[in-house]
Amino acid sequence: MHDLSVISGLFDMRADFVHAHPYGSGHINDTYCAWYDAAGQRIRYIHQRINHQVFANPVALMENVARVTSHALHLLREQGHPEAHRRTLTCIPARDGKPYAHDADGNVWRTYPFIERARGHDVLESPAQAYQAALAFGGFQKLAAGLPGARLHETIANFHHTRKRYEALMRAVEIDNHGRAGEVGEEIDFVRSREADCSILVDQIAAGEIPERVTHNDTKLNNVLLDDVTAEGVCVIDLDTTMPGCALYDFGDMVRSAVPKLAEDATDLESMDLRFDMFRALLSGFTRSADFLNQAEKNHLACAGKLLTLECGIRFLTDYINGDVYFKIKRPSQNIDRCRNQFAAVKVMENRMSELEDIVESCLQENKQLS
Ligand code: ADP
Ligand code: GN1
Ligand code: MG
Repeated sequence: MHDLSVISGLFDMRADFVHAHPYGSGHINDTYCAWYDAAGQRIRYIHQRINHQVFANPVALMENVARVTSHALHLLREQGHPEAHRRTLTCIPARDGKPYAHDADGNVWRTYPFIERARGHDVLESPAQAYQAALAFGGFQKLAAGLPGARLHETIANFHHTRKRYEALMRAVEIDNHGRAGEVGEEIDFVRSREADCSILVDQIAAGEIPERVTHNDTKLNNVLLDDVTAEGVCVIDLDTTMPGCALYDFGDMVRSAVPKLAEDATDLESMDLRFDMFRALLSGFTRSADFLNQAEKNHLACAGKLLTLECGIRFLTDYINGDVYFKIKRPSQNIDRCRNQFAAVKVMENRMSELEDIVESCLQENKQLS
């Protein structure tokens, strides 16, 4: 636990710090919700310590975030949106005007206004929520496509290069510095037998079939805040990996987090199944706002979820073998539980791929008729 009253002092808060507590269920950063007194009114902010083990250059990362959020605010204001400050993250400046601040221990912190009357969901309850979440993430891609200026920094190199994730796993198995590889032989074999899948998207990108776009790259469903009353996707958050990528990374990761019946680390894997109504809703929301997809992208909508779920499982497995150094865990076996869960979802997606393909086909047909 950090001393948040000290962190508060690094920013131009214009309100009095009252207290703070750890917040949310993100796996990477240290997130705190902090209450302030603003002339007698209680308001809250998010203070976040950027995990610099994961993000080697937090300052470059914040340059990306500041550019993307300023662009979003500019567009919302241009449209005269009545809730501009609720529809995008905005950086509260540090005392020196920068969108981040260093603490005495060398950590980099940022502060956002708390988006009220909305929340992120670890598990979605209804297709209406899935539709709204996907509409918001697709809209985010559309907004990012118009971002002026230079290419964004790659905050994590080769983040969704699944082939390189495969190779990183094989290196971890080779080194086996925690002596864990022996107990996860079945999972390692699961990945080995799917080696070819790891190159599908990267090969399409290298061949120029699938274009590079500015994408969010971490579209799990708790990274979009849905309105408490209307379920509308009000704000896309967690912009740390917003950088050059591919549209299918965002669609695939949404499918990974919303379509399997079980939460990401659930262990009752015999009941793993797919929620086809969620898949249909995601597809419909995403293709409505991300209305720029080319044919190669459309052709891979059905399998993107499987590929991103496989990749995420590989990353959990690698981290487990490496001794849990990347993803936060609350219990010793959590990363291997997450891995097994992802692989169970991959298996069901493989078995039911033709049904996913049929849904894609009918949704794309419907879109054509509507346009
Ligand atoms: P991580 O990279 O660790 O996942 P996030 O940026 O996703 O960190 O933040 C963690 C959680 O904090 C989110 O899932 C969300 O619940 C909450 N959160 C983050 N920013 C805000 C905000 N501006 N307003 C309200 N809640 C937020
Ligand atoms: C991490 O930051 P968070 O918790 O939203 C991870 C994603 C994974 C996800 C799995 C920067 O997301 O790539 O898909 O966990 N983020 C980073 O739950 O590695
Ligand atoms: Mg997050």
